[in-house]
Amino acid sequence: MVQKVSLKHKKLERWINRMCAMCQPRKIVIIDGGTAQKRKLEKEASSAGEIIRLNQKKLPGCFYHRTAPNDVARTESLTYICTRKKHDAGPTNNWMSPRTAYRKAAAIFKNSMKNRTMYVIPFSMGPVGSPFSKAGVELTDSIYVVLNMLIMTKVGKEVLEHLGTDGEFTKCLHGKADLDLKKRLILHFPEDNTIWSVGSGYGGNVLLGKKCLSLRIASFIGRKEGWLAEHMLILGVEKPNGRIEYITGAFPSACGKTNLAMLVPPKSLKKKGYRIWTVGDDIAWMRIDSDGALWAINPETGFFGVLPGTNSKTNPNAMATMQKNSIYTNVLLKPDKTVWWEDGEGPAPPKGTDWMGRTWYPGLIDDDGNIVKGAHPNSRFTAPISQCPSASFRLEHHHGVHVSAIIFGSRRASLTPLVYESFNWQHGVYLGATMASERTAAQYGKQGQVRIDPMAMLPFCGYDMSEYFRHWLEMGKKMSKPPKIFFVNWFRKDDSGEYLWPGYGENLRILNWILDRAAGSVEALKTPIGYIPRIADMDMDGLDLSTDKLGKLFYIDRKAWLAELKTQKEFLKQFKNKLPETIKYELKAFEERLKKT
Ligand code: OXD
Ligand code: MN
Repeated sequence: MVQKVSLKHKKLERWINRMCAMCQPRKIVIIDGGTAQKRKLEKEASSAGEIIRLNQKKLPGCFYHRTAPNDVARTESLTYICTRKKHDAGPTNNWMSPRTAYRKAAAIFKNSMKNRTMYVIPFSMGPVGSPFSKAGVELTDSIYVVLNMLIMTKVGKEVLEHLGTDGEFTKCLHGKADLDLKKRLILHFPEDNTIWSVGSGYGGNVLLGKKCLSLRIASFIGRKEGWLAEHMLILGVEKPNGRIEYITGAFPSACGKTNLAMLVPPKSLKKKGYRIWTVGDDIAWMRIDSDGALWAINPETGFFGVLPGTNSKTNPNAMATMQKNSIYTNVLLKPDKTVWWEDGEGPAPPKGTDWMGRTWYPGLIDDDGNIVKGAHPNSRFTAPISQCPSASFRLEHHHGVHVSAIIFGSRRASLTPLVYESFNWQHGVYLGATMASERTAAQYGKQGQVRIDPMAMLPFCGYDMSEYFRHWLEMGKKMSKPPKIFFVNWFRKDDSGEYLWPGYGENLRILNWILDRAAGSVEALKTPIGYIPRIADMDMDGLDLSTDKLGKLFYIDRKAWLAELKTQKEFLKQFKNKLPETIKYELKAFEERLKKT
């Protein structure tokens, strides 16, 4: 006999009971957000082997988890937007009709929780009760999901209280089922405000408040309600005069978004009084306020960051953040119950247990003669933002932060200068719509291959992307004080393959110029692609960079840009006559500027 819940919110009660009738859990537990229940769950999951308690002296409150070997990343090919009409999902999304999707997934969910507990997680993306926020309820049979959601979102009683008897919420259902790739589906029903995810235990597929709600569903809602749900970091730059200005930035995976969000100023700038405040590293919800400007909140309360490559040089703030109350997924487990990953802190231990649970030692070679990694390239940490040394005191602010500038960024070994500024909002939207990045080893596909990923939202836009461009253009018209839009590329190389720009903390010099431009306090040079800095306006104090390198960083190769234009046109063709005229106009205008000598 399946247990039933009784709640004052009758719609919520009926939905939970319906999902229970389908999944048949042995027990239902409502997550209250309190410490006592969390401790109990940690104990239970440790006893069951779902998580491993790490060395509590060295990593207090930290746990370790391994996902199934076939379940280590978001599965874009199994991720669907299920609108009634196919064209509403657009040409860049996988589509399934809601009827087929519910039927297929229901067959997998059926009886899948037979000997399991169903956890009910009421959560809020954004401060509870803020007009910016959205509530959700996730049902899941995974304690790992519960423990991650407790870090990533605001969970518990206060959310239920806030929902009252009839508050709107996103219905999120997750089940591990058999963790079988052939029976995995990540389904979004934006018209029903519903998400169903089955057959996976990996973060991006199962922490349904994150990519699924805060990007795919929220972008759909944002278009209807007139705001933007973006794959963007949010950071504040404190100037020596104490004034803090905020920037949001979209970068595809593997472009150092988390590092940038937690940037540590180089010594010379720190001495002058510069400081960075982290508001978010992955998602920004942005609205136009009564002042005619754009304001942003980070709907999350935690980081779910990639570990390989993270160390106290590349990201000291992330390292400090994850020393307690954090979850490590798919890294190497050391004999003293601490953790290690490639390009992390210190040398590899002489021995450990790898992310698949096998004995590992440095230099281990597989049957094909390849080096075996101790940690999966997409291994992750989940940690509370509040533990980040650079965490902003504005995190809880109901109205978020005022956005002075928006950055689009990508990884390009050539072509794209270190930084340039769009001529205006609509030109900025065109830059975002055509941004292209090189794939890295951490992504599927051929390394070095360029993929166009508009606003870094290609895998996350919950509706037709041509409508998404139109929505961005409309947003610009509605603002009396829109933020300025910039493009950055930290990854340009010289002919010998060396990076031209040192990156990391030094990127603050570029943010600084961006804010100076946003404030209108410096002039710039007009080029066919946009405005580029006058070198004298960039604070290069303490950085020894040759004029030759600076020249190369800002070199504009018209021929290469004309070739790029072809790739952009090819990409935009798929939107057919739905592509906004303004984007077509910007393409044409760009081509003309490039052809003019
Ligand atoms: C992420 C991603 O995990 O963008 O944040 O892939
Ligand atoms: Mn992301």
